[in-house]
Amino acid sequence: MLIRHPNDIAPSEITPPEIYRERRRFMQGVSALAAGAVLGVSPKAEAGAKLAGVRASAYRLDEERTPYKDVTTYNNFYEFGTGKGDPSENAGSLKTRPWTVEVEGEVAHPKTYDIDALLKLAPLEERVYRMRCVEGWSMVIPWVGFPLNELIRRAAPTGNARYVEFVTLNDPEQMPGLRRRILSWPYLEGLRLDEAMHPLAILAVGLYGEVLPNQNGAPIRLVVPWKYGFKSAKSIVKIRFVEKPPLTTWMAAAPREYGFYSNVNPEVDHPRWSQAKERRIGELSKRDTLMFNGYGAQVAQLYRGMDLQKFF
Ligand SMILES: Nc1nc2c(c(=O)[nH]1)N[C@H]1C(S)=C(S)[C@@H](COP(=O)(O)O)O[C@H]1N2
Ligand SMILES: [Mo]
Repeated sequence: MLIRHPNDIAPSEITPPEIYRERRRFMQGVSALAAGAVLGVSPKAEAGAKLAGVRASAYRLDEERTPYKDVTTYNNFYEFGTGKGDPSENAGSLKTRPWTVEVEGEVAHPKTYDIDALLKLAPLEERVYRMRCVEGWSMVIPWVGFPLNELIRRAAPTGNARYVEFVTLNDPEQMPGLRRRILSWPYLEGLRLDEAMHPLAILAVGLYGEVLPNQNGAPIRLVVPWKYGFKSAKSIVKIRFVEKPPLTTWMAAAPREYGFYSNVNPEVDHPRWSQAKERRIGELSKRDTLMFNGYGAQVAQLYRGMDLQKFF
């Protein structure tokens, strides 16, 4: 069949943003009520439930936070459709309990974590980070999570572990977008081990002090603030330690456009558009994009001596 599915057209392309966001908001309210009634989601795991014992952290920003509504209704999560409003509309079908995350590969202590054990692995902190999508928009999001290196230390990588691969859930029953072969599934991302160990890289389980909404990658997702948004894999089920750089989903889709590193870099353009500027969601005029998304003082040493035009 060659009928164009309505989801192929992003709502943002056809409706002024304010109007379609308002509509999504209404739709989301309706489907959230329905899902809660039918599935009887445990209140603890439910999106929007307050997370207990979240510490403040030194990672604060002197920039306005993107409103909760925008953070949770303007998303990229292709497993639920390619339109910005699709994830908030469709991710109600994702079941975040029970949920396990397998830690495997080149480690001394492979382990399958239950999500509720993972939530207690390390103290939860609020980290306010700038997020910059490769498409040219950005947000400031108060994540709740813990450093990825807490998990890595417990796994004890062997000498062969040089990269870490992150695998997203691959269940077409829960994720309708998987039935369309727009990307190679499951969604796969990767970091070099030293990038993954960097204290800025976190596993997020919440935002704005609350349990992560499904559309933002519940129950657990990666957040790597100095890289383009797509590196921050959502709804992770597997973390694998490997010797060779993993072939990530976006590299497989368009190797000329998406490299392994994908560091935010205003000087390296996407082949189809400039990366020099960005639109902060909620603002009218554009901002200059900052090298490493403004985290250069912390992360530039990871790339010392590398040609960032070549390792883009
Ligand atoms: N599994 C999965 N993770 C994903 C994506 C996706 O399509 N699938 N999109 C990525 C992209 S392109 C971006 S910009 C961020 C968006 O995260 P947010 O919706 O929480 O802001 O998630 C990233 N993680
Ligand atoms: Mo993105």
